[in-house]
Amino acid sequence: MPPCPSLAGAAAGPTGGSITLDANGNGYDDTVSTWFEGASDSWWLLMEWGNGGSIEVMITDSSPVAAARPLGVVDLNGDGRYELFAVVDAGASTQIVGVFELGDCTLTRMTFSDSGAPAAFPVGASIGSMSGVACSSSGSAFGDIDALFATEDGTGMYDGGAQGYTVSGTQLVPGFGDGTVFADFDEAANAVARFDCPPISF
Ligand SMILES: [Ca+2]
Ligand SMILES: [Ca+2]
Repeated sequence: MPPCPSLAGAAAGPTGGSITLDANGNGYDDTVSTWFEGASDSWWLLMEWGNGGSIEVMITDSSPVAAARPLGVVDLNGDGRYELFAVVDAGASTQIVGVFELGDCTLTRMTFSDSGAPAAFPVGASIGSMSGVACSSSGSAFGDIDALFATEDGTGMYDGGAQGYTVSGTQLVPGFGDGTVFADFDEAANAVARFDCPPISF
């Protein structure tokens, strides 16, 4: 495969983190990093291919209060192309994980097919509510990726469940899911408040 074109500008702000991995499986290690652009108050995700070329995308749902950082890649749907995960924002008890689609020389933020919104999953737990993610690499029950969630129902129990999504091009398409009642916080947190996408560590 020839080198990719150089489409990224010069990263000119603080960095949020970087990882090195062979993101397109061509034998050359690639670098994924994040940097903050003050002019737009936004973080950017930058891919620098090991055999030349680069591309970057603005993380439109990032914020100045939380550093965006890349997490790693996993092939959610087994098509030989990686999906890339990055923390794109964070709250008091929750981190928001965004999903990007990697092509030979492309990096595209995935979107939810129903809303058109950037694909993002909250991960974390508070007493009132919790959420997480399970990927096909850990045996997700409903889709290529499952969103997990639970909310305290006022009696100490938690109403929750899972919603599966299938990868279709650069979209996540909602499919099957289910509902579950958890007896208490610990049971809900163990089942829901996790980022379960090996080999990526959170
Ligand atoms: Ca590579
Ligand atoms: Ca894939």
